[in-house]
Amino acid sequence: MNDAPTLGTLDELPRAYLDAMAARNLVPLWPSLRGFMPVGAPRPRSVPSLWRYTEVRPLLMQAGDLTPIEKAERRVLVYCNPGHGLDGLHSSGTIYVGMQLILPGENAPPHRHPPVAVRLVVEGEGGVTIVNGERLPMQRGDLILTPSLNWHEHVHAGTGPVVWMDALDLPLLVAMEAAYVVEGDSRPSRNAPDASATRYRRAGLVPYASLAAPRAPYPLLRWPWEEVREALVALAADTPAGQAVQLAYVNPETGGECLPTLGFSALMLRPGEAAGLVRDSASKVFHVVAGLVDAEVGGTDLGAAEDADVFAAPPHAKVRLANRSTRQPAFLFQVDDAPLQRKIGIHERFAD
Ligand code: 1HN
Repeated sequence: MNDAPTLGTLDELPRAYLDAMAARNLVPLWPSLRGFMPVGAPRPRSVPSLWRYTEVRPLLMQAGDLTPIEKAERRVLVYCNPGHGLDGLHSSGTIYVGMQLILPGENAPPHRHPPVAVRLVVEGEGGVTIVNGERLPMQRGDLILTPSLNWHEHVHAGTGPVVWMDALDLPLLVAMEAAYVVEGDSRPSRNAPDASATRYRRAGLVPYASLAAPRAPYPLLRWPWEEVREALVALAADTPAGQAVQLAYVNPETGGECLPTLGFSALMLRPGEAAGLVRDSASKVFHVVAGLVDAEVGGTDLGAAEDADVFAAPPHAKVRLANRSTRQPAFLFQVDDAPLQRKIGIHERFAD
């Protein structure tokens, strides 16, 4: 590899020259070029980090006491990557993750916005997300999509708290200066609860009429965890030992990613199994659905992550996972920005 030459710095330039430029909203590129374009690999601000649900939960429940839903709209504690500080709502450079609480009888009112959001249900019974009038029941581990600009609201007619993890491409849309929200009235209920999961019940089967119709961009909105888990267990029989079993959530009409910017997958580590994931250029956030997993990210040992714990992996970081249990499988959910990276032609996978 060629050594890149050291570039000139700001303090080598005359003050009057810099002032003359600044007065005209100009700066020289070369003193900051390497900072924006490091040689060989990106230098992410994001750092490997872990949030433990046992530490988050009491603070989230306290939010339920302190802040009524009317004062919050969405009662969420945001998982801020320490490399980005506490202001920018970054879990990674592109991914926002938070834990949302809704209490019985509450209603998180309808709105729509350009950022995409997904929910991964953590605990509680009776929560419902309504997307464009379609009622989607929320159970532990279920994945629910709220695509860009689609109306969505959350209601809870059950008992006890309901908690889910939200993942959005908010940092990306903030960088694009494209984030805003429209508030509105509830969409008329379509009286077809969970219709998308009914129509796309099984992989490889689609409603016959859909072949003749223009494809809906988001035909499936909810993946019940029970079915994802079963599919992982089945795929484990066909996955070499020492390799994580991994399934991608895809659009059942196209077979492609189910949302344009963020990708979602489910992972299983068999009892006692340790596996390194293929290192790639995407940033990622992992959520432990069930189990006890040792996580090493970019050479940093994050320790053991258990149910509902979340950890972030910067772009290009190697991720190693090990199931601590020799009896039970461990299950994780992964969010990454690979779909966007693929679309703009920058996604890279590394052999190491
Ligand atoms: C949002 O709309 C929700 O609808 C949750 O539940 C979290 C964070 C930032 C911006 C919009 C929701 C959000 C959000």
